[in-house]
Amino acid sequence: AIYTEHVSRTFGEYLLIPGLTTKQCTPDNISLRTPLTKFTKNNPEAGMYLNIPFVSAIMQSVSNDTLAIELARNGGLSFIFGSQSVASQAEMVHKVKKFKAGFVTSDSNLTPAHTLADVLALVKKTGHSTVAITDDGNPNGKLLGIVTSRDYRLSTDSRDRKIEEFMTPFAKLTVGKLGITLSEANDIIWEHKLNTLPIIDEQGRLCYFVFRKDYDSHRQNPYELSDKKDKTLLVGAGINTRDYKERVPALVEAGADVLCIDSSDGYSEWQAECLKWIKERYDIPVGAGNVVDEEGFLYLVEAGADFIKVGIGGGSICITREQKGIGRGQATAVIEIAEARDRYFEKTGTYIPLCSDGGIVHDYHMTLALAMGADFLMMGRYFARFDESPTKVLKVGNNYVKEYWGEGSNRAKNWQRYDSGGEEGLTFEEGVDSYVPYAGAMKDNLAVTLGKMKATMCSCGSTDLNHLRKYAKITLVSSTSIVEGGAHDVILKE
Ligand code: MZP
Repeated sequence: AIYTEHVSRTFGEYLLIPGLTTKQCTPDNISLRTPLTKFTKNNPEAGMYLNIPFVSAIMQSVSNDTLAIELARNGGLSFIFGSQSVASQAEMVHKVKKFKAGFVTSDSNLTPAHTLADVLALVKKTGHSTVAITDDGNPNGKLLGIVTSRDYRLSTDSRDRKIEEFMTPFAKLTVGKLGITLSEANDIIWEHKLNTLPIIDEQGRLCYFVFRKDYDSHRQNPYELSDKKDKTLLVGAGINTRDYKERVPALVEAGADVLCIDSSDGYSEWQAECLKWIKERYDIPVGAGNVVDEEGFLYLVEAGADFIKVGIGGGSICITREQKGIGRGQATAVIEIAEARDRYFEKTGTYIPLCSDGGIVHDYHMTLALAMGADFLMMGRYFARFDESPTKVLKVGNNYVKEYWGEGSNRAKNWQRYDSGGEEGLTFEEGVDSYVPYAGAMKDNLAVTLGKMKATMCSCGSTDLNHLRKYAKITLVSSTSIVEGGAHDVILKE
């Protein structure tokens, strides 16, 4: 056998040491923009980029079209789960692509006297998030008001209220007075020229109100991710090494922007073959993995992967290490592969983004993973807790929870992800079926998480992730100093 030098370590064993916080290091100055797919030294813009370094896991209990829409609107990206029929996965991709985050008008001539339930029905029918009411139900009519579905989604008691009443607090705007049409307002919002809108008396700018309701300041340019040409949100999709010849054409046809081969152990000739097949036929970026060392990384990069996913056995629902005895501490895997990635960049001029997949428990683990060299993080448990994930909120005992099950559990029946070739199929489970605490809306939780991340970056003296990856100072911690890090030697009040 060959023994590796390093002890296998994970995020909880490290801390960041502050760097100089310069006057530029304020949270609103921090950019979390990060590469998703490969690019070259000479042409950095050849890659795709995310506005926040998060993607959601390729899992049944996490990444459907609803979650994908919300995450893309927040600047991240989802990979729609692949353990479903080709047709239903392609349909989910299609739903994200056809989502128009701008305004729509009602073809049923909604007026302010209709109820919110009428708006809801329209939103359901069209898949749009926002309904604009024009004076004549025509997209080019004068705007009378705007109702955003997310504002009332959870408050069912408001459904019978008249649109007019609901609009009052933020859309008291007789927008018609602005003298602009709906399509003009749409364009302004898509293009982010918010300050080009005229200000009316005490009501402020139209878009100011809309964005205030829909977006908080922590969100960075939510629409930047959208393809400006067709104004659609970006979405990814998971694939496997068995049925890719049918799945990939359908996903490309549905409009997927990026694919990812989903496997618990990606260092295989199956993945190389799959990458080759796709690359010969399509111009779409494809991520591959998962791997946990330099050898696996280089193999998939040479096979043509556009990003590499790192991590075996660290997922919260994963029992692969216990069942098969394979895997590696997530921090050690990320650190080793990030060094290999940097050497590869130095040597070839091609930068391969790394995705650290699984094992994030606390928010600070995210910043650590990025400081250790990950370009973005894939998370399952984190997203499974939110309103937008595919599962229902349940009450178990005194707690509100959502279900979260592994792709290697019997429930998911995703044998392709754990396939070793041959005809045998799955003979044992590699994942569990579980609950996670219900946490509410994604946007509210992201506000807190990203707030913490930015505060940590300020302490480290970094205003962007590239700087953090290069200059962050990281220390190992002893188990006794971990105790010191929590509240200790005090009697906590309830
Ligand atoms: P976490 O964010 O819940 O810790 O981990 C999510 C990751 O666990 C997924 O992105 C995937 O790589 C991995 N996963 C999904 N299902 C299983 C399983 O059943 C698993 N073993 O390990």
